[in-house]
Amino acid sequence: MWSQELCMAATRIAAVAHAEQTVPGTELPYLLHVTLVAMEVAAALRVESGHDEDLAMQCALLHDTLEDTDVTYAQLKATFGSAVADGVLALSKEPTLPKEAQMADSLRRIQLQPRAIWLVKLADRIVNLQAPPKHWPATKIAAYREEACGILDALGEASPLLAARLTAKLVTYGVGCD
Ligand SMILES: [Mn+2]
Repeated sequence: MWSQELCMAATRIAAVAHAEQTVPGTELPYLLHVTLVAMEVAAALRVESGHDEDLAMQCALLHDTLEDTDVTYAQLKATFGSAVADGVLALSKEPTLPKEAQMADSLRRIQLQPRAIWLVKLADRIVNLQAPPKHWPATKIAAYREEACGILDALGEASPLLAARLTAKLVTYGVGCD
């Protein structure tokens, strides 16, 4: 069982860091997204053993802080330690790379991390696979689905539960992966 103290500390930092942000396309606080990702990870930890549970939960709660807020790697390292800071860094896109190379680069870096970090990426995409916005062209929908298939392919073995949940989401989103 993960430490409630550590999770509360991570939730607080995330709440402050994302305070001004909303879930895209809604008026809801961005912390909702972060919470849903943590709930997906918690569901996997309930039924699958062998993961560093504190690492998984803290990184779930903090996973968008480096990419989307003023929180720095140094702050994460000082507050939560190297493993958490390194996990969140792997989950963050490298902005200096061309956009089309960023996902593959992040997946490669996640694969070098403990499986706890793989869970967070799977959970993030499960939560983000809502019905596509009405204005999205078919090509954009296809590209997003393709990217999700790549995540499933690269990281799915870390969690049978999350792999199954992501697969089910993809089926409702469009067609399955090849
Ligand atoms: Mn996210």
